[in-house]
Amino acid sequence: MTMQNPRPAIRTTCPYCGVGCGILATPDGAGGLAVAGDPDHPANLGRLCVKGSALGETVGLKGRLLAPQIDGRDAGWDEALDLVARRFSDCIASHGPDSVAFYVSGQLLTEDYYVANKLMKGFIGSANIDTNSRLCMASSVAGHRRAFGSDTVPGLYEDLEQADCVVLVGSNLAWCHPVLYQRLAAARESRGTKVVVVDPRRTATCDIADLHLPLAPGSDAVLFNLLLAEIDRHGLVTERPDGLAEALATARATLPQATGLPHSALQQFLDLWCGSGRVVTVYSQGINQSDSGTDKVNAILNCHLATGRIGRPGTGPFSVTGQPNAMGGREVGGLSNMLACHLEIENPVHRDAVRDFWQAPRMAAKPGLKAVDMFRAVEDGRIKALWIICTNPAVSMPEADRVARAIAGCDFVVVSDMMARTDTTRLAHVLLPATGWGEKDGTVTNSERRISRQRRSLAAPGQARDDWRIIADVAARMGWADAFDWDSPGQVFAEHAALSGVAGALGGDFDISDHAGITGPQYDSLQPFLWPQSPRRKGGRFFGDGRFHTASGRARMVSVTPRLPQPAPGAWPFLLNTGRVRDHWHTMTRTGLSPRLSRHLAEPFLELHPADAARLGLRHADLAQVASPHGSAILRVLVTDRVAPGHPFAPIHWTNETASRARIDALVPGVVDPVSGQPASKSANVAIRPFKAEWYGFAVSTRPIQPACDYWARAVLPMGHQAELAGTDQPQDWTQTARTMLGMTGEPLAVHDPRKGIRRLAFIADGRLQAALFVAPHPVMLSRSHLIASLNAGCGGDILAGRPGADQPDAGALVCACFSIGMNTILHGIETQKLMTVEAIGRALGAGTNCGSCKPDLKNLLRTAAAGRTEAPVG
Ligand SMILES: Nc1nc2c(c(=O)[nH]1)N[C@H]1C(S)=C(S)[C@@H](COP(=O)(O)OP(=O)(O)OC[C@H]3O[C@@H](n4cnc5c(=O)[nH]c(N)nc54)[C@H](O)[C@@H]3O)O[C@H]1N2
Ligand SMILES: Nc1nc2c(c(=O)[nH]1)N[C@H]1C(S)=C(S)[C@@H](COP(=O)(O)OP(=O)(O)OC[C@H]3O[C@@H](n4cnc5c(=O)[nH]c(N)nc54)[C@H](O)[C@@H]3O)O[C@H]1N2
Ligand code: SF4
Ligand SMILES: [Mo]
Repeated sequence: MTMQNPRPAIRTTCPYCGVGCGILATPDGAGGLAVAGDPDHPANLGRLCVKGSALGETVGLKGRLLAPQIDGRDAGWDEALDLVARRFSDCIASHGPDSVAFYVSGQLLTEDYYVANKLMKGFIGSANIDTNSRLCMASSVAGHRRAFGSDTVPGLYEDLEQADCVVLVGSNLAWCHPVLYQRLAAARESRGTKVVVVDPRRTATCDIADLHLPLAPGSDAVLFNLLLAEIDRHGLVTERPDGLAEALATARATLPQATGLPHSALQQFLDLWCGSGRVVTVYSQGINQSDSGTDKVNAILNCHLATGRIGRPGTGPFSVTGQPNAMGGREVGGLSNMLACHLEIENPVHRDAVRDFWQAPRMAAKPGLKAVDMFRAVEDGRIKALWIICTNPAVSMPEADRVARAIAGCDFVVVSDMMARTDTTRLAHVLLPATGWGEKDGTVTNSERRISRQRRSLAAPGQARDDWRIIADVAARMGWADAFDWDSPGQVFAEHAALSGVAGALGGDFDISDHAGITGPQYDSLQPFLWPQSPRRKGGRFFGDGRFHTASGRARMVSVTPRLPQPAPGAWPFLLNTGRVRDHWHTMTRTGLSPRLSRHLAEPFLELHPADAARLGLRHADLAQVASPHGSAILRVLVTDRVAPGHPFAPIHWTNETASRARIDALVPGVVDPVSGQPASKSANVAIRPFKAEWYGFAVSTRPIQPACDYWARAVLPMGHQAELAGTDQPQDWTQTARTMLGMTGEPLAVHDPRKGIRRLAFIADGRLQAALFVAPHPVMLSRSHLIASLNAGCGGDILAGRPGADQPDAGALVCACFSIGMNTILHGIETQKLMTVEAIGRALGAGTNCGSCKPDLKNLLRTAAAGRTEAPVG
């Protein structure tokens, strides 16, 4: 297709994290998009992080699901939708409404989510709809409801900029909410905000920390109980919430030892919190994903409630949401224990209000199954028809192998996804192709309650359809055409807004009924706005007036008795922590398409303390086998004192599509918080031992690599593909093995050093490198960046030297993804140009001057250079 004139920029919102940055997307007319930060969006004011900046690299057709499929064959929409409707209807008729379930996602747009929830809770008549937000925000929701009587995030992003002290608890903001982190870093720079990071791990976020508290895993409630007692001692209790006396009594009885923190650091924290008038406590998965997550949330909320540091500028607890529409999902009632518009399913008045509004034939009367229990019910056959939309539970659920087996054994499984091949789509009977970001219209709500439009800028590929429409079409075929007869997502939004007015009249917090009569053109031009927006109330903070949504109108403090992770059983002596890396998004179905995003950390890894590594006989870059009672994984070892002894860390992103055995949730037990049902994803008891391979390899190819060996991890490159490899058996014929794995024919150039056990093969055509495989008896030490840069470029026989020539310095591991600047280039610059600051590196080399996501890594490199060491800078 020829390039046409660029079209005007379209204002939309980033599909990744809950910061909810505004984006200007400019279609190039040939299916591509140029992406820039929207200077007018209040969340980011023009900034974007590296994932947002790379969106243009992920919108191609590669890997897309383009037609409905039934049992692996392409089918038409009518056939597929008829089948889904018939199987769900039959199941409900024979076994009742609770024999079916939907498992949905905080990455759906509000309109998609509203339709799914309406179908299940009002028409099918079951509350068996749960969402991946159960794995993410459920403890925050439960904590908010206990303390405030509603699931309300009280504050705004600007509070982080107006605070004197910001405490980040269990949040790696630098990597997971990068633009909010940049806003905080800028505020700290200009007004000296004190920043405290509470995390067992020394993360990139610690880069701006005045104080890092590497507390013992799971001991957060101890810390915040100690804080509450200190608040009381200082006479800072200014409010009288319900439950104050009990909470204080428990707090006073809490002993500090369990935090494992030195007294001085602990006291410094208590002094900072008590001594700063304006404090914001930001928290995320280090709090939520715990078997006492809800209690941890309330231990934090208690401190803010007792001091009245809530709902006023620069103050408040702040649960930052992970997914782009985690908040929207909560608003529509996507969790199995909620109703639409923050109404309560157990409350008959609320149920009747929703029933009347929907004219619902069969309202769910009780909460449905929460995610972990839902997949248990799939496993034991109580649920016979399951529809999974916009999430990849075969990877992301705890006990992931068991969950995958349960899905595989279910009578009827429908999966709606953008992508053809995921670990979950592989298990479906019916696959429904969904439009994705850039192709669909709707709204999302970010962490500060701001509702923004996502706007379509690209045509739907193949036969893909919008999720809301797919669900509504099934509902119509199940006999409810009238209730699901919208023509556009704008009409769905209007209905949702009208229902929120009903909720608002009942005293609910979520009310956007100003938009109940929104017209198509108004929806098209809708500007980002904060909820609530109703005749009763507009935007702003909640609870500054001291009024809460409880029966008494007062806030509730919860007396929290800290529960710590059980001591590790002998056979599983390590407590594995899990989480995210800077440049990948969850199961990588989209970020994995971007070469730029795949180079920061190209392989699944295990951060292991040097003392543990020494004891286990593991060195940097060795492979380790990590096992729990539930499953196992093989991971590359990264020896670092960023983690504590006994508490290794592994990222969650690799799947069976991208690695041989690295699905971390295969190791994680299905243990949940008793109040919220959220899994304790940050603590798996595991055993670790060296994975002894006979050979290790690194391969590049212009063609997709199909590894056939015990260990592999693959990633895309600008000019093809790469794979890390290892095996326990030497292949009989290396040339044939290389041809098969690398998709090559013909004779490779080869060297073999039997004494050192080294083998190198290169496939060269027309003087250009097509593929190469380097094999050694130990983890392959070679300049990967040189081989990567040589792929599909002119090369000679010296390519087998594995090292760049004198005129081609090895750039090293990628640090600045925006400008493709490697570690060695930066270290060289620091050395030769005497660069002393991150800004100086930016001026001299450009690194860190676009999205800024790598600035913590640059600081680390400056420290590394100063210390004369060469520790890996990231990870
Ligand atoms: N790059 C990137 N960004 C993302 C995502 C992504 O996939 N990639 N996903 C998005 C989503 S959905 C979410 S939910 C957010 C998550 O955002 P975060 O919660 O910030 O990220 P995580 O890495 O899951 O975990 C945060 C930290 O919790 C720490 N932690 C573990 N156990 C404890 C503990 O007991 N106490 C304390 N205080 N800390 C502990 C871990 O060491 C980790 O550094 O990120 C969002 N942003
Ligand atoms: N051990 C451990 N496990 C965890 C976590 C952890 O920290 N540790 N974090 C948990 C958290 S917080 C989260 S949020 C989950 C995330 O886990 P998942 O939700 O399973 O991960 P994603 O890769 O985001 O899955 C989204 C899927 O939807 C598809 N998709 C994208 N856009 C659309 C769309 O518009 N429509 C449709 N139909 N499909 C679309 C994508 O291709 C992809 O397959 O993982 C959880 N699991
Ligand atoms: S911080 Fe990055 S990932 Fe999050 S919304 Fe903004 S651009 Fe997207
Ligand atoms: Mo999440």
